[in-house]
Amino acid sequence: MLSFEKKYRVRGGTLIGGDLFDFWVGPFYVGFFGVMTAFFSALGTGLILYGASQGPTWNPWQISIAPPDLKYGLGLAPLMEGGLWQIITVCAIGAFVSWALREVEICRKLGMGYHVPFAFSFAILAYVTLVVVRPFLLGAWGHGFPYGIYSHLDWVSNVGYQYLHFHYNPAHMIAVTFFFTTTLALALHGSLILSASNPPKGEVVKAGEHENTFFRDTIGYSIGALGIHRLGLFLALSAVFWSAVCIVISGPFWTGSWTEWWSWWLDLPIWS
Ligand code: 07D
Ligand code: 07D
Ligand code: U10
Repeated sequence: MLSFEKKYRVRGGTLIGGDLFDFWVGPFYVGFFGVMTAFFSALGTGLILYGASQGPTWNPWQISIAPPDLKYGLGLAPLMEGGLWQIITVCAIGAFVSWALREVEICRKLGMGYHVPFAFSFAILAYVTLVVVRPFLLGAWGHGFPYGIYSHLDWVSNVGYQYLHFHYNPAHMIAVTFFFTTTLALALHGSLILSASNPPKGEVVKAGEHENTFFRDTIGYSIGALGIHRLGLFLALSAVFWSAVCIVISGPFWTGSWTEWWSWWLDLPIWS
């Protein structure tokens, strides 16, 4: 890889800073946004470690940096009462966005489409929905989730039960269905490619015609080589998009239980 990488390690394509930081360290492209990523992740990780040093435990599973109390609303909180969480959130967003922009610069250098940073931006959107958009709409940073391996699970469970039965959230249903469909699509695609292009010793490698024929024989239709990748990207991005929708409507747009939401069905005039 190092021999052909040389050919593609070209100058230019940067969004900011021109030639400054336009170099590689080992396999990694640096760039202005690489430096920004390193800066924000070092600062954010450092602050988490500082928070841990002030807390009750060094157990990595139990370390948790909590958001501010609801009483601080949308204001700044004292460092040890959620202020740390607020700065870490800024660092996290700074690091994720810089990472996406570094991907954009690499795409530009290589003359490729921006599909990968576009896809990553959906993950960033989901995170920002959880810690910025929804807390903002609810009027307090305290609605963000705590930064800890187990504590963030507690948050998901508590918020879920706050709406009685989160499975009844229609956008959650759509998101879950897209997640499941994504794994189905990847399993079909991964297994199909291996079955055709990685045959046992002595057998000939098969390609597109066999792949298409397999699915035409099985289900009467083949989506094709480019099509399955478009579908996969669509499914995965939809899963994350509907996740962001399902959490942003919980609270800001629906405050009751999600089971109750379905009473619109019973209330349809056709039943009376
Ligand atoms: C495999 C790519 C590699 C990434 C990894 C994650 C850290 C955090 C730092 C303790 C697929 C690296 C982890 C850097 C450690 C500190 C300070 C990606 C792969 C290996 N979660 N979540 C996990 C995050 C939320 C939920 C695991 C992040 C929401 C449930 C890991 C975020 C909700 C379960 C983790 C985030 C939620 C998990 C494995 C951000 C709804 C599990 C993740 C930034 C989305 C599972 C103990 C994985 C688990 C799990 C990280 C947000 C729900 C610790 C970074 C608030 C129900 N989450 N999560 O493989 O085992 O992702 O938890 O938004 O069951 Mg989570
Ligand atoms: C937010 C991660 C962003 C990550 C980024 C990158 C690093 C770097 C470095 C490795 C969105 C981070 C990178 C840190 C790492 C190195 C080097 C991804 C994010 C930017 N649910 N539920 C979802 C299911 C229940 C509840 C989504 C299933 C219960 C709440 C998904 C079930 C109750 C919330 C989902 C189930 C409940 C969710 C999560 C089953 C609890 C959310 C995926 C089978 C009692 C969350 C936006 C996601 C959401 C969410 C699935 C059950 C509550 C659709 C399959 C009934 C409160 N649930 N859930 O969003 O929508 O990924 O978040 O029972 O907030 Mg749910
Ligand atoms: C796909 C594909 C395909 C392929 C593929 C793939 C999709 C058909 C042709 C790719 C798929 C795979 C390889 C499969 C496996 C992948 C996954 C399961 C996804 C999950 C991935 C991981 C878990 C790996 C995550 C690893 C990461 C993110 C690398 C970590 C890197 C760093 C910490 C360095 C980041 C570099 C930066 C920020 C640039 C600038 C910085 C440096 C070079 C470092 C130098 C430092 C400084 C300048 C300053 C100092 C900075 C510090 C101290 C801060 C660092 C902070 C930290 C907290 C570490 O479809 O085709 O095949 O292959």
